[in-house]
Amino acid sequence: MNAKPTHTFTNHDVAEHLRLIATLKEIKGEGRFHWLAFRNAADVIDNLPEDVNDIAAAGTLTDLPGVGKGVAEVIEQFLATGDSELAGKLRSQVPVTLVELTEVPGLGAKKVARLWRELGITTLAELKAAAEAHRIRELKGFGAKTEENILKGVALLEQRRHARTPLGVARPQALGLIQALREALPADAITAIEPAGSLRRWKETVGDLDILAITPDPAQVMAAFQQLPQVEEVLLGGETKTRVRLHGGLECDLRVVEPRHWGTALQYFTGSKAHNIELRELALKQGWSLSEYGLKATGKGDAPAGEERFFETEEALYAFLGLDWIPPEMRENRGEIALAQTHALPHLLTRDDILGELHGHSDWSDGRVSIEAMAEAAIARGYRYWLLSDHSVGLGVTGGVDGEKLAEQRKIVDALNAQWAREGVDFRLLLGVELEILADGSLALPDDVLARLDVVVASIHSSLRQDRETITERCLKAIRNPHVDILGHPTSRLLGKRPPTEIDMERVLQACAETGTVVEINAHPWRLDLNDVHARRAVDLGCKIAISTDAHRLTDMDYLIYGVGVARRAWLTPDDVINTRPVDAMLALLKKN
Ligand code: DGT
Ligand code: CA
Ligand code: CA
Ligand code: ZN
Repeated sequence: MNAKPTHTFTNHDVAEHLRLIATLKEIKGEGRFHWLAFRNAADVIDNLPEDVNDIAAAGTLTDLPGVGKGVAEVIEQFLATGDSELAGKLRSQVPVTLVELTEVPGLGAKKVARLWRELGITTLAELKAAAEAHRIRELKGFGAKTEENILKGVALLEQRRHARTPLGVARPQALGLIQALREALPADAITAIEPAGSLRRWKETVGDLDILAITPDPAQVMAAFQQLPQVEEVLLGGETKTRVRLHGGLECDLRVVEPRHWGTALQYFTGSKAHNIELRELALKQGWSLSEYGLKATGKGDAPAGEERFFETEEALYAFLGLDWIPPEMRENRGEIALAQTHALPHLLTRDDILGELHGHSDWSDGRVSIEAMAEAAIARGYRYWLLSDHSVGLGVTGGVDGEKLAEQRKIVDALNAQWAREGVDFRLLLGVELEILADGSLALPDDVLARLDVVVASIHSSLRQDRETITERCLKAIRNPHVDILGHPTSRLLGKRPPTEIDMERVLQACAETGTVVEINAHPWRLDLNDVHARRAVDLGCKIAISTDAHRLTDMDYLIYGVGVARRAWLTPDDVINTRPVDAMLALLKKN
């Protein structure tokens, strides 16, 4: 599959950078006109159907509404380097820590600017201390009530700072850091650099970033790392380990290791802790003590006590202990070590196994671009099929398609397919719907309309607070409908924003297995729904899985890797997933066929 290269910075990253500039300008006291332009441009970029990287490459940024020469220049610099001259200049004039203070409820840029100029407050800690010491109420226009609200707001922000970060936020940051570090240094300064930790295991949220590097000059690398624009504060600066906090609150460890220790270090810092402990036990049984550097003979095995073994690769370390190399996603001590011992590890699904997607939207509902543009993007990614599944009526907030609109979509889909067939393009656009499961479990479209569609994805978007029995029964009713092929994002959770519904997944998955209803792994990084544990359970119960990004815009298709990450953490093989098959074989697996 010729996957399009994924750009390091997304439209949203660009928008956030423009917002940072706007806020710094506002705090600095520049006129409304100066900062509003950046904030407006940020909204435009955030809502753009096209990838801003493509627009910048074509040199047409200034054609966008609200994007003038100044803003365009900032965007270009940001896409190339992860920062801009303007932001750098503003950071030298305004302490960047003030930006976070503007996120305290009730504190806008104007108030933050006064707290800074009149009381010298630049950090959350200083703000808290000043509020506790009742120094804030002395300022004109601030009162005791303001102090109280500030303390509440600070507590909220601190809580957010200690929360785990969704992988979809953390991964671009880690890759951005690595790219920025490479660019800040001469080409031969870094021999190897890899993210480790939970990020490398594709865990859905990460506590902190762990990056490992090999370099001939550790001091140079550590110095460059501390100076990266992404870094808010250096928490610990050592010769081989530096710990920093990034803007936004995520913390990152960078460790420098020797080449001969690389395999063991990468293994150790990839974890998980539970996997490492199990591996350590296994090594001990063979007479070796395992550390982050290598193996040392305990004297209880064949090798004389104190003898050391080092490994330049993880494969060599695992092999020395009698194991096949274990994919990081499996390293959770869920039985993977025993399988590696007997050479029985599953051949995990990879991104290239996915031949098409079975859940996506167009501007007929809440998608951003036309049916044709979405399909062309799917073709450009090397997909052989893509399911158009706009929201059905019944969702309220969006237009939503009904029987009539679906008939119109069918004509468009047929015409496009005929055109690609003439052009010899090996691609099939499928017509379906994302069908609303209504609050009482009835479906938003009648059976005769559903029967005319290629694939029906049914999902729940409303009445999410129903009790366990009600929402489970509601879902079971939909699953039992012979026209419902796929159950979309079964728990409706949004990571860090909305908890899963109370739905009884065991019963739901059993019903899916019994009826032949395929279960979705929604790959959107906010959803990842099914999660890894449920996906494993689904397959154990005999369900088939579909992995789709639920794309609402072209770049959403980049999110497929997160769904594949969930699948790999669930030990899924290509056979478990229906959209690894050519279109006819895939359709033949649906229950209606
Ligand atoms: P996170 O950051 O909470 O998402 O999870 P991890 O897995 O990235 O954990 P982290 O950052 O605390 O440590 C990175 C890896 O270092 C961890 O996966 C395994 C290894 N490690 C850390 N502490 C220990 C430990 O006490 N014993 C062992 N055996 N390994 C450890
Ligand atoms: Ca970590
Ligand atoms: Ca760590
Ligand atoms: Zn949906």
